[in-house]
Amino acid sequence: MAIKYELIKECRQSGARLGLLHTPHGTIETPVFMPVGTQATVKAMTPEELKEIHAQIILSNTYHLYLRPGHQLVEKAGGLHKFMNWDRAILTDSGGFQVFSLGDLRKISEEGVEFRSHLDGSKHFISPEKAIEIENALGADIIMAFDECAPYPADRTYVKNSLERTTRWAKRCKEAHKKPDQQALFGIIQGGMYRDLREQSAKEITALDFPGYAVGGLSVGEPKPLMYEILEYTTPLMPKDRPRYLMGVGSPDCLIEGVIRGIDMFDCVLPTRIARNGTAMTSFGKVVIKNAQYAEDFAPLDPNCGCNTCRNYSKAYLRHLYKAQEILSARLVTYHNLYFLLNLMKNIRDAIKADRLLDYRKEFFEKYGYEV
Ligand code: PRF
Ligand code: ZN
Repeated sequence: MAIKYELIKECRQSGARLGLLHTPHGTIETPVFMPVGTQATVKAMTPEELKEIHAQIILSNTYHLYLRPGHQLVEKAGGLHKFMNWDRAILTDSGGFQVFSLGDLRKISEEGVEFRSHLDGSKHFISPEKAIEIENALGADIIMAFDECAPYPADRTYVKNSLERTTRWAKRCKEAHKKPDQQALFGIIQGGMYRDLREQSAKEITALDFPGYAVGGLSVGEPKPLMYEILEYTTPLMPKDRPRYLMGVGSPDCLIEGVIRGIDMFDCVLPTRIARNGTAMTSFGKVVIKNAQYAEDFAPLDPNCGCNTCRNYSKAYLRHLYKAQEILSARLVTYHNLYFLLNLMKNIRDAIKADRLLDYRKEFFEKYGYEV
């Protein structure tokens, strides 16, 4: 087995889990947030900077690296870790989600998905076997099964067919996986917004005995309370001795609510993407740096933040960099946003240790405000 999950304790107030995830590239304290490095780089951050802010694991994408520079090239370089100079853990998503996001550019069949490259329009075919071949070549510590993420909204019949195909694909992924002792293959639970279909998917996927499980198909446009409700009945169907990963979720409120409902791992482009649009996440909610109100505001983004950006630069300066379209703007705000989320996860872990995560949630939202 490539990884081992150790459940350290459950919060007496909330039931949230504190754990350790042992990987070939180090031990990860969970709950954890994984910054997204789609193209073998977390946009605007060097791996040295990621270490400075205590990133423990990053996510990268099969679909993008397959198209460019090609998985064989990454393999020639000695694998993704060596290629990008990151010696901590990596997880690769299977491309299922990215390919399905292409809309008109793709065609799904039992065999797999045919799609046109978003780069040059060239035709490609990814099957479960192909996705695993690419993920084996990239060499991440955790690799994801090739699944179908149903859109929202979608009717019951569509979602039922889609989750049943996802189960058949998960089996094929498991059979195609060449390096189970070096890379942990996670199964993905689908089922849309239907309780019985989530239950069916959880039962079928967990029966395949993966070293970890993800909840997919959420945060696709549904209201947040609906996502929380689905998590509430889905996580109890997942084995307690394996890590649980909620895919594509990373707003501060959803991280706290997800952990309270038994999730251990998260990823999202949100902190890095909004940083490049000049939006910072702070303990008092979002700060949109281009706003005129910051023109002469010489205080840091977040006075409660200990990051390099907040210790050294003012909102007025960051606003100037953003308005002048200087690349340092993206670098400094990305650094802050990731520091803020990784620090939030640390606070969550400390609150679980102290059996006070519900108190922590209340304190957090009183300052941060409520988001819909
Ligand atoms: N499947 C995969 N990747 C994903 C998702 C999914 O359902 C989501 C859903 N929010 C994000 N990333 N493979
Ligand atoms: Zn900061």
